[in-house]
Amino acid sequence: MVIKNKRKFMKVANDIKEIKIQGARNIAGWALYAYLLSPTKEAMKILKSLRPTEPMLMNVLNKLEKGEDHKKILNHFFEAQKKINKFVFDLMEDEEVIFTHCHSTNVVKSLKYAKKKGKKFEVHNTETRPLFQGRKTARELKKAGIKVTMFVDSALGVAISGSQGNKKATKVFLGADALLKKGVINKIGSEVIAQVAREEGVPVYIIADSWKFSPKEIKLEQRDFDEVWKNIPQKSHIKIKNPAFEFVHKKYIKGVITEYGVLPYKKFIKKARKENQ
Ligand code: RUB
Repeated sequence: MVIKNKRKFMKVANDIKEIKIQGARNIAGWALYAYLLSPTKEAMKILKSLRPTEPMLMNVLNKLEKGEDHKKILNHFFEAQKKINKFVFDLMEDEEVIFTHCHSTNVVKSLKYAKKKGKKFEVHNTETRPLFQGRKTARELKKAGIKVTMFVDSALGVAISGSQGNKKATKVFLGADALLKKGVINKIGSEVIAQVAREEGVPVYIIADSWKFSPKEIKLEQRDFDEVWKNIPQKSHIKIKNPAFEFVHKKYIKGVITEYGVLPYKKFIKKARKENQ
C-alpha cells in the first residue's frame, strides 16, 4: 500500500473517522489536505471510505482525481461561504432567535458574520448527543459575542416553541451533509426539529455549500454503540442503535441558502442539476 507521509496522513484520516474533525465542509477540506500529503490511489480509497454520508467529501475527492487544481477547490470553499454569509445577513431581521442543531461551519460562519455586521439576535442550540457537537457551536458563537442558550436534545420542542418562559425561535437554521432531490440529510434529530418548527410556524432554512448536492441516494451512517454507552456491561444484552444522520423532507424546508442564493427547494435542485451536468 503506497501511503506517503503515513503518520500525518493516518492522523487526519483517523480524526475524520472518529469525528474529531466533523461537519461536511471541514471533512472535505481536511481530506483535500490529506490527499495532498499522499496523492496516491490507496490514499484516495481510504479517504473515500471514511464518512459514507458526505457528498462534499466525494465531490472534492473526485475533482482532485480528475486533476483539478487544489487551490481552485479551496477558493470555492471561501467564495461560497462569503456569498452565503451575505444571503443569511439579508434574510435575518433584528431581534431574531435562531435555533440550530449540532455544529455546522456554514451556519456558524454566517451567524458570526451577521453579528460582526451589527445584526442583533440570539441563538438557541441543542447539545447534540452522543458526541456533543452543540458544545462546539455554543463555544464558537459565545466567543463571537453572540448570546447563546443551550438545551438538552429532548428539550428541542421547548427551545423552538418558547413554552417554558424562554423566547420562541423565529427561524431554524440547519446545516446539511447532503442535498438530495427530495430533501436533505443532516444530523440525527433534524427531521424532528423540522416537524416541531412547522407545527410552531417557525420557518426552517438549510444553510449549505452547493457542493453537498448529490444526484444519487446516500447511505445513512450508523455509528458505534460505544459512543452512546461506553463500556456497557456485555451481560446487559441491551441493543443500542446509533444513527448519525436523518433525512429531512423538502416539505419542511422554507428555503436553501447556498452560494446560489436563498431558493425554494425545488429551484435549488433544478439549478444544482444544471451546474453539475
Ligand atoms: C455534522 C452535521 C452538520 C453538517 C454540515 O455532523 O450534521 O450539520 O455536516 O456541516 P457530524 P458544515 O458532526 O457527525 O460530522 O456546515 O460544517 O459542512
